[in-house]
This record gives sequence, C-alpha cells and structure tokens, in this order.
Amino acid sequence: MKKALITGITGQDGSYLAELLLGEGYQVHGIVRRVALEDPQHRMWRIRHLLEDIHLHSASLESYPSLFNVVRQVQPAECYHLAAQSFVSYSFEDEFSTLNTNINGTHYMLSAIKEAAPRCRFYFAASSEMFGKAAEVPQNEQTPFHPRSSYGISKVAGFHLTRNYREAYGLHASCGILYNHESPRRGFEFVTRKISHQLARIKLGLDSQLRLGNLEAKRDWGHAADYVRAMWLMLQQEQPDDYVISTGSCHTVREFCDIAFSHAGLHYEDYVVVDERFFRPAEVDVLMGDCSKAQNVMGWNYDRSFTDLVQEMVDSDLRFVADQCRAGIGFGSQHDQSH
Ligand code: G4F
Repeated sequence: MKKALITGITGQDGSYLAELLLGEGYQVHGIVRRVALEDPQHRMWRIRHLLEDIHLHSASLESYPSLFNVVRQVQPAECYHLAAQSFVSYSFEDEFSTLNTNINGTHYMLSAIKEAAPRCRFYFAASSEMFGKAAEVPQNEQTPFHPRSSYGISKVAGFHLTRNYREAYGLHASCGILYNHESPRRGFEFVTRKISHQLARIKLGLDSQLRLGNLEAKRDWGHAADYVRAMWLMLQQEQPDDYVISTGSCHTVREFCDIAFSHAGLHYEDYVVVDERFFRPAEVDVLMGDCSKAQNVMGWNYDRSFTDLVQEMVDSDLRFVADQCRAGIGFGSQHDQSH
C-alpha cells in the first residue's frame, strides 16, 4: 500500500487531501503538533471523521530532528507539505515567526526527505501571494514575483528551495501556486469564512454587524476540494514541475458579501461596516490566475461557479450556528471579529 505523509493535515486542505488519498487507497500519515494531539476536540475538528483511518505523528515545523524522525519512520512515497503560518494579516504582526516557521519548516522537510526518503515525491504549497503586486493579470508560471508581505516572501523562499532541491539533488519536488481556495472548512480568520460565519450569526439574531477591511480587493476564489486533487495530480506526473491552480476569474470582497447576504435574504449594506483595523499595510489588490498549464499537462479542470461556493459556505454556517445555539453555545462571542 502506498504511503503518503501530510504536514498540516488538521487544516482545510489537509483534511480534504486526506479524504482524497484514502479514497485512492493510500495509507495516510499526518504530522500534527503535540498541542493538537492533546486537544483533539478543538484542533482536529476537520479530521475527526478520519481519525480511525489515518496515522498521526507528533512533530514541529521548528524542529528538524522531529520531522526527520517521522520521515525516516514512515518512509512515505509522497509527501505533501501544507503546514505553514498561512494568515497573511498575521504576518504583518509577527514577521519573524512567519519567516522562521515557513522558510525553515520547508527547508527541514526537504532536507529530511533528501536524507531519509530520497525517492519520496514532494509537494510544496506555494501561493499566489508570491505574485503580490503582480506585473500582469492573469498571472501564470512565468509571471515575476513581487510579494507584499512576509508571508508572501516566505512562500517565494519555499518555492526557490523546492526548485533547488529538484535541480541540485534530483528530488521529485513540485510547487502548486494555488490561488485562494475556500470551503465550509475554511478557518474563521479568512475573509470568506468571516463573512459566512458572521452573516449566519446576524441572520440568527446573535449579532448586528460585520466589520471588514478592503471591500475592493479582488481574489480568484476556488473550492478547496478541487484544489487538493491538483496537488495529488502533480505528484502523479513523471516529471516534477510547478503549476498555477486557479479558476481564471476574480471577484471583489464586496461581491462575496453581496451574494452571501442575498442568499440569506439580507442586504449586505445594512450590516457591513468598513473598519480601518482590517486594512493591511501593503495590500494585494488583484490576483487572478491562468491555469492553462495545469489543464493541458495534468488534465486538471475547475467547473464550479463562484455563486455555488459562496452559497455552500453560507448554508453550512447557517446550520453550524443554529446547531451551536441548540447546544447553548451560540450566544458568547464565537468570533470577535478581531481578524
Ligand atoms: O481571506 P484573506 O485573509 O486571504 P488572502 O490574504 O488572500 O490569503 C489567502 O490566500 C492566499 C492565496 O492567494 C494563501 F496563500 C493564504 O495562505 C490565504 O489562504 O483575505 C482576502 C482579501 C484581502 O485582500 C484582504 O485585505 O480580503 C481582504 N479583506 C477585507 N476585509 C479581509 C478583511 N481579509 C480578512 N482576513 N479579514 C477582513 O476583515
């Protein structure tokens, strides 16, 4: 049975990827932090339904020996490195930990694979944030990088590290340049989930406002369940390479609000308050990807509509908040809108 190792298995992408790999017949291993093992209720909600079927190992992105030991013990055929400090806003608050965790974590994983499992195929979760103040729209694999945050810088470094391990040591190492991808499992700090969750609280009478930053930012939003398939496809290719994964269209945060609130029978203008605290020191105004290479080389396609994605998230959060209310935990501040 083929073994796969996922860092960041407790996150949105990790959970969808684990499902996909189990469905493909893999033995799935995941790296989690010790705190997650100690608090599965709060930190493993996305993979609770998989816990019987997967193998979890405690290790930290900050500790090379801990990662090396897991790689040596598991001997994976494929490794998906998804773990990172992935919230762009937070990277302005703490550049140092973002750079340390993201760059060193990637470097440690690559080195551990090279030393302990050199035939393992490696996937690095790069990001459209690497394009930042993009020189062209849409962006493709040739577009120059101009990151606008330490998060973006850390991903550029990870991208170059991955490519260098491919070229210098012959590792089958690929980078997925993924654009924003969302789902009902998205973290509450990201704008889409912040909107769908707070809107559900408003609809159910628990709150009256949604405080947001830049409503004019444009993003190319896809569904995470489809994007993890692209990760898997990259490691099934004979040659390692780098691919843009995107929908090819973009929308503003304002449009997301409009569709979300309308779906719940509300008008976003009545509830959304623009709050300076949520603007970033350096914003990425527009990201939109050209995924022709992924389509032509790997046969990856995306055919969901933006509206369906928004509505799925809203419906899910309406159920989630209603369930919380029934359980008597909906009345406290589940989301203090501090992100
Ligand atoms: O949802 P966001 O926080 O995602 P962002 O910064 O685009 O990054 C996400 O996608 C990247 C891929 O391109 C990943 F690499 C990264 O890890 C992450 O998954 O913000 C989206 C946009 C931004 O322009 C932001 O300024 O929404 C704008 N925004 C407006 N008001 C807000 C808010 N973002 C957040 N999080 N909270 C707000 O209140």
